[in-house]
Amino acid sequence: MSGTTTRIFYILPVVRGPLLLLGLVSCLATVTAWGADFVVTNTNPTGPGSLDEAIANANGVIGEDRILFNIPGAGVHRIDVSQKGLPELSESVVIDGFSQPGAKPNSLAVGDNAVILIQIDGQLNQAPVGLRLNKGYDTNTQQYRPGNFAIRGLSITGFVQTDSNGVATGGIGLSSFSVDSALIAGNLIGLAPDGETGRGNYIGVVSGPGNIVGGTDPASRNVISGNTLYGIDGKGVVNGNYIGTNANGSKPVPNRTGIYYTGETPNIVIGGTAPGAGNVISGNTTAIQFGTSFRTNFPYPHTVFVTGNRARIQGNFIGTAADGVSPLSNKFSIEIAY
Ligand SMILES: [Ca+2]
Repeated sequence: MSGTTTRIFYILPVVRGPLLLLGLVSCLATVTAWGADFVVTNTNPTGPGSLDEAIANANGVIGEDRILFNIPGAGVHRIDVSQKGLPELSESVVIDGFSQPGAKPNSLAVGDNAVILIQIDGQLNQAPVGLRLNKGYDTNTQQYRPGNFAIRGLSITGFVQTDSNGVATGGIGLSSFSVDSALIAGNLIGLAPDGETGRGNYIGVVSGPGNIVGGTDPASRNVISGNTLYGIDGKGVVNGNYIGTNANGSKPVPNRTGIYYTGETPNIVIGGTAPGAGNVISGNTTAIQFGTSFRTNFPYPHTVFVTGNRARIQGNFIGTAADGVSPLSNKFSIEIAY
């Protein structure tokens, strides 16, 4: 949006989602098509009506599109993408699992009555990763495409790939380099749609600065549990989630580490003072871990990779159930490498 390009400011005509609330006034380098809706109508891994095709179509149309669900039949619809991983999300898009008829977000301040009917599953197969948020480069404009993403109302399970390609590994992958913003809200990550059964990813969410995992309203709460390495790896704001518990926040469904951070500019906010901002981080092996100490690793016996500098951890329940009273312990609460 610089140089000789004409800037056009316009008011979006319709408010359709949280991303758009943030973007009521947009500055665009060119006249951009208003987003389209792509509806997933079956659980096939590929082909017409599949999630795979909806993502490809949304990527192919300039504009902030929505991917919605209207799969016939009652109950949970599991989309098995173990044989062919999903395409990357290469520009701004909303994926809304709550659009499936019968699904609804949580409305309880304590506990969880969300109905999640769309499960995206990697079948505990090493090959695929889940949703990869990675804005693409447009060779026509010689700029990156807008990368504002929202992922809501999904159960994301069984993505156990352990070798990162730098963008994503596990359930939802995003980073400071691949997105402008991301809102991850109202999902079960590593937890089956029943809200009880762990079906972990290797890492639940790979996050980055400026991203929001959860929110202060009950509808935005993610339950991030059962993941074999980390529930959340990265920076950004983490509010209002249950991490390491079942959906009700009453029983353990452990992540190895609930929230892990490593790097040089921590800038992470876990919880806060606003009503609903606190997370429940309980039932894990380690609740929160900042950094990895390599003091015992040859040839850097005293190297410290990171500390928890500039991180804020505030107003959370760590080691209790969601009621804030009943014990639901982690093995370790907060580890800071030094
Ligand atoms: Ca698009």
